[in-house]
Amino acid sequence: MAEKNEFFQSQIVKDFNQEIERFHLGPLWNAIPALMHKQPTPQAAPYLWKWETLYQKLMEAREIFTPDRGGERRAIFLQNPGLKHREPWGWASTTQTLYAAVQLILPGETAPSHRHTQSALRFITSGSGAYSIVDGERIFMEEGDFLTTPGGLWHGHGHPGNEPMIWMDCLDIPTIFALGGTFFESYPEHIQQPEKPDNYSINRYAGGLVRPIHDRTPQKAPLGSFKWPQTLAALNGLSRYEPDPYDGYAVEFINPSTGKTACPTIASWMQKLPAGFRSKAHRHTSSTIYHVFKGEGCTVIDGVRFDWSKGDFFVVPNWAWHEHVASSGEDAYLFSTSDLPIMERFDLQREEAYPENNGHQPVTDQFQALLP
Ligand code: 1HN
Repeated sequence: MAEKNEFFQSQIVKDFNQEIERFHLGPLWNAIPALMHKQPTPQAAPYLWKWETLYQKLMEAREIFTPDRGGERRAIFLQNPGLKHREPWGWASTTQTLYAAVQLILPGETAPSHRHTQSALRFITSGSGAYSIVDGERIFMEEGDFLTTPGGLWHGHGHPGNEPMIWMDCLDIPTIFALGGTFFESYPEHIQQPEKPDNYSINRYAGGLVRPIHDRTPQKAPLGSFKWPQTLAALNGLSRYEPDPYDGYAVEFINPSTGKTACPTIASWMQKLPAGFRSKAHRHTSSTIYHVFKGEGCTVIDGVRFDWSKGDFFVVPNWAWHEHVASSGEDAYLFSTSDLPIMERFDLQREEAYPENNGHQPVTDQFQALLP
């Protein structure tokens, strides 16, 4: 072994490595350890953004940017500090595969229609009265609703209501960027006009419970929005039974015409951690972005405790040990998005239970979140 290391440090090898570099060639004998890890080495850091910070920055952005003036959405994205190596905006990536943002729209504003190859989804964190117009259908949004806009569909937003609205956007931007599949197109007019009745898909699909008899062929987004009262009813039904040891009570949003994830490349879940619930730790190759919809608690990620409360966002990178705890006072509800469908399609999804200490990690540190 010593001999081998000595050989790779020798002048003749060093000279040769340098010589081929001029021709844009690389020495595999040096690169193998960096390329081939025994197991995933996440580039994304475990991280948490406090709602106070996000809210304050959106309020400052409100004074500076208007979609009508700049022609763009008033969205601020969550840049993972571990993924900043493409300056100045990094990879616009919250995890290695996904992008998340918070977006503010004010009464009277519109965000222009456009379409892109990236898939998008929205989770409504506060307010009501605005709509997304997706593929000609105006979908009105309320707190706790989940909306899906798979790649290729025209979409814009408008706000005829009377209170500010904030939602979470999640897109597969880093994945599509890495794959070289980015296409973007503005709608020929400012915003698409309705071509269907308002909330058409919600009404026709009973929120995803059934499908109309002539809609039997798989469709991209037969149902544009999943309403909060139905999601809550589903969680209440699950809550009559034993919780999952890792996720408490969790449901996944699905496309009612295929039974697959509502967004082809992004899995989205709503999960309830009953007051006082403590999960066991596990890890998996898919990475997750969480939004705290209600309640408070903490998540231990690779031994570091991340305290969270309503409105916060946090990231569990791929292959990171994690376990959740809900505070004793009230049930906690976490909305989350993950790249599980991407990992499954590449046959990369793996999961492991934390093997020691009855499934709990020793807590060695506490994350200090940045406040405004
Ligand atoms: C987009 O279309 C929206 O439709 C939000 O609201 C964020 C980030 C990058 C590219 C497209 C939206 C986006 C986006």
